[in-house]
Amino acid sequence: MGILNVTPDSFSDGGCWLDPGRAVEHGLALAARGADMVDVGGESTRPGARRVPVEEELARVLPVVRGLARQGVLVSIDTMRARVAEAAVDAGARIVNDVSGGRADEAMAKTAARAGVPFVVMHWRGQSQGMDDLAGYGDVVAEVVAEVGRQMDAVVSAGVDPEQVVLDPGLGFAKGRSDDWALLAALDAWAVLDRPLLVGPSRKRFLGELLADPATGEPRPARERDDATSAAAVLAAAQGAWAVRVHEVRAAADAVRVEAAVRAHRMTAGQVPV
Ligand code: PMM
Repeated sequence: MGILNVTPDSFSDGGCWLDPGRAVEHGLALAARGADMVDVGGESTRPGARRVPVEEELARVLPVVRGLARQGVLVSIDTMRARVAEAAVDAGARIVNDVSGGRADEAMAKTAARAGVPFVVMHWRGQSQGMDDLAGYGDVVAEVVAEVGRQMDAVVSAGVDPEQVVLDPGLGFAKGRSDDWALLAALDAWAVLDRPLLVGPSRKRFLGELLADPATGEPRPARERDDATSAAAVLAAAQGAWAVRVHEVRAAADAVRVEAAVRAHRMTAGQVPV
C-alpha cells in the first residue's frame, strides 16, 4: 500500500502533493513502482496534529481519488470521517482506512457497512493532539489485540461484514518507546482475530530513534528511514501481514517479494513454514 498524503503537515511528505495534478501523478508512480493500492489521506495524524475542517479534507482528497480511480488504481481513503469516506467511495475509492477504527465518528461504521468495501480497523486511543499521553500498557501486545478485537465487534454490530474487516496494530499511535517494537515482533498474536493485517511502520519515530546519530542522539530524519522501513516490511510479511503501508514503494515491494520467494521455496522444499 503506497502512501499519498494530500496534506501540508504530514510528518515526512507534508506539502509535497497538495496540487491535485501532482498528487495523481505521484499515485500513478507509486502503482508503477509496485503498489497494489494507494492510500489517499487529507488530514495529518502526526502526534500533535490539529483537525482540519471537513470541507477542506474533502477538497484535498476527492480530485485525487477520482483521478487515480479513473486510471485503474485501487484507491484506499485514509479518513476518520464518515462524510469523507462516503464521498471518496462515490468517487471510486474501494477501501476505507480509518485510523480510529470507527471511534472518531459514530457514523463511520454504518457508512462503511453501506459502502460494502473493506474497512481498516486500526488500534487507536484518541486524537493526535493528546495521543502520546495515552500510551501506557502492561502487556502491550495482548492489550492492543484485545482493544482492536472489541472495536471489530463494535463495527460488526453496526453492520460491517466481518469478512470486510482488516486490522492494524497502529504503530506510532499512542505507543511508547518499546511498544512499536513489541508489536512488530509479535504479529502472530493477531491470528486469534482471524482477519488480514495491515502494518504501517513507514518512516515512523521508532525507526528514527533506533537509527539516531550516535554523536548527538538526534533521531534519523524521516526521509532517511526508508531502508529501515523495508526491513520492517519484510519482518511483517514474514509473519503473514496482508499489506504494509509505505512511502517508498519500490524498495519495500522488492523486499517483500524476496521474502515471498524464500517462503515459497521453503514450502516446496517441504520445510516447516515459519
Ligand atoms: N499511519 C499513518 C496514517 N494512516 N493508516 C493505517 N492503517 N496504519 C498506519 O499505521 C497509519 C495510517 C501515519 O503515517 P503518515 O503520516 O506517514 O501517513
